[in-house]
Amino acid sequence: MVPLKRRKVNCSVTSDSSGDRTSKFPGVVIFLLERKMGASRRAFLTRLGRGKGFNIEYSLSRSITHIVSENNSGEEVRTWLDLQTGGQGREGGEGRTARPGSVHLLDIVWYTESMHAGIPVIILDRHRLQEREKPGLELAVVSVPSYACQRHTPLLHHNTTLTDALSILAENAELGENEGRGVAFRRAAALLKSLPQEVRGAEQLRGLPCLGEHSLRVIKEVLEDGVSHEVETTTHSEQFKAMKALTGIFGVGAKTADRWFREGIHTPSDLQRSGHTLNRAQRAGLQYYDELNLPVTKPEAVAIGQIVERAVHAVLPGAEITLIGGFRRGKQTGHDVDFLITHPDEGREEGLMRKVVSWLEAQGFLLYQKTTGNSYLESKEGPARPASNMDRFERCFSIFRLRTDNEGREIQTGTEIQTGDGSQTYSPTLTNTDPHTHSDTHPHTKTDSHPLPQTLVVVGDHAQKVSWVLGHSQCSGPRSWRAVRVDLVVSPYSQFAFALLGWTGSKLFERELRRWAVHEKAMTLSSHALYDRKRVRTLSQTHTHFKYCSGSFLYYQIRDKLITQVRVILKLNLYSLINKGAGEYNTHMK
Ligand code: 8GT
Ligand code: MN
Repeated sequence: MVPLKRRKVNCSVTSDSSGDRTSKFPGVVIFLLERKMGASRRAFLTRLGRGKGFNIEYSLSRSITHIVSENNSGEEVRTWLDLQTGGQGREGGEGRTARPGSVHLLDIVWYTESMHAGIPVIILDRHRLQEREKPGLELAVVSVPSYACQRHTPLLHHNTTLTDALSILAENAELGENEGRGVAFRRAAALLKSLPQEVRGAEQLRGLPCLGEHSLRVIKEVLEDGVSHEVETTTHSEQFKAMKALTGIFGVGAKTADRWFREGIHTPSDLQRSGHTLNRAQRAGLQYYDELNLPVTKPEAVAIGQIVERAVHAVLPGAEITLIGGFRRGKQTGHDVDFLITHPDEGREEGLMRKVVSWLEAQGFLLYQKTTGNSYLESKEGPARPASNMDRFERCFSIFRLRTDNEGREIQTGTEIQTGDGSQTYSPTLTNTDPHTHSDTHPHTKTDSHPLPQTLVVVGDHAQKVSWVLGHSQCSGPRSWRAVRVDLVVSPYSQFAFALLGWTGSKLFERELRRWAVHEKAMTLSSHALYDRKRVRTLSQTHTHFKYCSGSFLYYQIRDKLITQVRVILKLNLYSLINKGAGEYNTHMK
């Protein structure tokens, strides 16, 4: 038990406080811990309890007598409490000592039994939180941290059949704009990716976090029958197929696709025939539909990186370009290529995007572009909303024209080659965090940081697909290039570390990281800054070496003050691997 009552608790009581709520059980004031329980379950349990006359507070206060949590150990709850109360609970070494009148730390079992009984049941030993997390029941695979950002999630893992099934349901939920449901399926899939072995029976999953009822049901079905009825129905549904096809058009979101679907438009060809007025992005999306739906390979990404580098250096020498997004995580293919651009002299990056875009346009590299300015004003806006992954950087959404050879098989510019075993040769001056593994097996090796365009031959399946698509392209004449989606982002140097972290992805990882920062560290993380919510100040990356929370959270290092990039290293298993390279740094695929 924690001597909460005697301790001064800083947390304010919100208007949701039950100060004037009549309680059938005076002396019992309950606080439900949201950590690991989730906001919606907490809200549900609160309504349930209040409906039965229990006094349930939404904020911590000195009046709390019972803290109820789910899937937390006593240790975890104490640590959490310390964080909320500035560690006052541990003063004088009394933090762990049970004292009369102190708060009860209880498992959800006590709460559900009390709900059943309609009164607060007598607290038994089994209701109290264990010192350590209960070791999983006999078959629990491992003890797994509950936030996805705390786990290593390899690109290649043991449970693809299960994660494929869950990903389809996640995608369906997202297309139906049911974000919460989508996240739940993605969390469950991410958990399965992190397991060290193949799951063969549902009992192996007992005690593991992130697996909601619905996901478990699907997993069980796949384990027992080989397929999930719901997944099968979804993949065969006209609506799912149409929504996927329509949102696959660059510039088309779920809302628009849904409207068109209800008008009977199911495919890009239907759309073309419909005579609908499309905006510029959608017109380009439709025109290059097949190509943009072909995966972009790593060699293509590197070739584009070299073009971007030439453009940026032509207009601002000394600027740094970093490959971000999925390729930075080690993926070999992606749906687009993302780059982050900065300059070590803060301020030099202002207005850079427009100049870069003009250069690229003048050289004929752009088929489409839309640039938005930087609208981030820290002093005015304060912390960005943690759940959002949108940021305010100067940004360009574009479609690049990437040259291929006259048979449509090949990728241009630079010295990148794809060898049969997947290893690569490249060495742009790009601030690329992947290892530059050089190979002697091909004559096109790098010799110059600004290589003259050369033709690069990429063979294999991908080349065949590109060739086929270009051969069937609606554009007239023989094609010697393919269209590729490219996102460019410019960040001021002082925000570079946060931008790099925010844009490395995956989306789920970023989401979980922000949630973890809020709930576990009382901080708000955005792609612009990290805010300490308790002390209301911005933590800046300009500290040469900054440690926070006894070294347990985040520190920044500026390796070389003059030119090299700032590295963000989170002392999480995964992020300690950042910058070590693609082979080691693996995280969530989409
Ligand atoms: P991909 O292979 O399908 O391209 O996979 P990806 O590279 O992981 O996805 P993406 O859609 O290209 O997005 C790259 C990363 O940028 C993702 O992690 C996503 O969270 C992040 N991201 C956006 N939009 C924004 C934004 O406005 N601000 C920030 N900070 N990140 C964003 O997609
Ligand atoms: Mn990407």
